[in-house]
Amino acid sequence: MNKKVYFAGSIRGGRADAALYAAVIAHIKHKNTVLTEHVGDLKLSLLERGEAGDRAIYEQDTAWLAECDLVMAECFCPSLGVVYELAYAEKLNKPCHIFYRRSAAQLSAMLTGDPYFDIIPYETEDEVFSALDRILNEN
Ligand code: 6IA
Repeated sequence: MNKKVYFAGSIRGGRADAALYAAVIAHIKHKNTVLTEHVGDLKLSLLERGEAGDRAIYEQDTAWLAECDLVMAECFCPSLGVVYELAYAEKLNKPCHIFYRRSAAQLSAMLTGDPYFDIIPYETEDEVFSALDRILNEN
């Protein structure tokens, strides 16, 4: 089934992992829909071009959180926005899968301590892709 995925990744929190976000988004898009493609490439964001302000970004992103089938978040770069989105998605009962690089990141206890979240440590990009495939092939 084609799923609508809300991919969350750091923007103002730092773009060190932008290439990984773009690769993950491209992988998901083979068989599913990504609502937040701009997270991998800010040039795709109309909002980022200054055509709308932060209020419009918030309105659009919360509407997409309501529309999505599931949330995937990459949490290596600490991002206030990503953590806000995860808490918002939990309140909407959306499945939330959190990826983080085992050797490089320490997740907040507010994420690892919340049994609602599916926490997926990884080391290589291939591990991310196989976990993604497993999640997206579940019903
Ligand atoms: O606090 P952060 O900026 O790192 O939050 C990143 C998260 O918030 C992402 O998962 C996005 O879904 C959302 N977000 C933050 N900024 C934007 C944005 N434009 N457009 C869409 N979603 C966003 C910001 C552009 C700005 C750098 C000029």
